[in-house]
Amino acid sequence: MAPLCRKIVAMPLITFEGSEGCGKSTQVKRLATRLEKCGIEAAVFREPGGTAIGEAIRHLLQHSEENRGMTSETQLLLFEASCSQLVREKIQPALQRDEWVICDRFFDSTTVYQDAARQLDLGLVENLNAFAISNCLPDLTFVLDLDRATARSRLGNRKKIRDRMEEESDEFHEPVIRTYRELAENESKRVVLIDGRISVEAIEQQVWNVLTQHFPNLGRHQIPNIRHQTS
Ligand code: ATM
Repeated sequence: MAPLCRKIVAMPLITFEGSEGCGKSTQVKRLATRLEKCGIEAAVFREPGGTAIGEAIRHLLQHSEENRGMTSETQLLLFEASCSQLVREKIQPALQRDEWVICDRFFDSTTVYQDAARQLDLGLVENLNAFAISNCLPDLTFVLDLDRATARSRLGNRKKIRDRMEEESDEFHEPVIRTYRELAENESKRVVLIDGRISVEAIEQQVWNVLTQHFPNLGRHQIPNIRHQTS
C-alpha cells in the first residue's frame, strides 16, 4: 500500500464518518457552529461532493436512474475521482489559507464501503485512497457508531427520499458498522468512536471534549487561524 502522508500545513482537517442514519451531518454542522463561536471559520465539505465535479459524481452514484447497473468497480473510481477533486480544488487551498476543514465522510468511507461492503480488493482501495487524498490525512476522524436496528427506526421516521445506497440491505450495512469499529481500534490515535445512540447534544459535547484535548488552545482564542477578532 502507498503510504498515507500527513499534511504539511498545521491546520486541522477533521472528518466525520459512520453508517447511514448515524447523525454525522448534524454533528458536522454543530461543530462548525461551535468553532464559529470561538472565532474559527471552518470550511465544510461533503464526500462525495463538495465541488461541482464531485456533486455531479454524487448524482451519478446516488440518483441517476440510468446508472442502476453501475458496477462496484465503477463506483470505486467515481468515489476516488470525487475525493481527488475535492482535495486539490478545495481542501488543500483551504488549509493553506489557514482555515480549519471539516468533511462529512472522506477516504475512510471508501475503505469501509468499497472494501468491506462491496468486497473490492483492500490493497487496491488503499492505494487509490492514498493517490486521491495526497497529503491530506485527517488529524481526527469521528465515527458515530450506530447499530442497524436503531438506524432503521430513525430512517423510517425521516421524510427524505431515500437514495440508491440507502436502499441497500442489512447484509450490506452490517459490515460497514463492523469495519468502522475495527478502524477505530486499529487507528485509535486518529479515529474516535462515539456512541451514536446518545443525544445529539451529548455527541456534540464528546466531539468537543476530544477536540479540545487535541487542540488545547481551542476556545481560549490563541490559535493562529482565529478570524475576525476585534478585541
Ligand atoms: P451520505 O448520504 O452519508 O453523504 O453518503 C453517501 C453514500 O455514499 C453512503 N451510502 N450509504 N448508505 C456511503 C457512500 N460512500 C461510499 O460508498 N464510498 C465513499 O467513498 C463515500 C465517500 C461514500
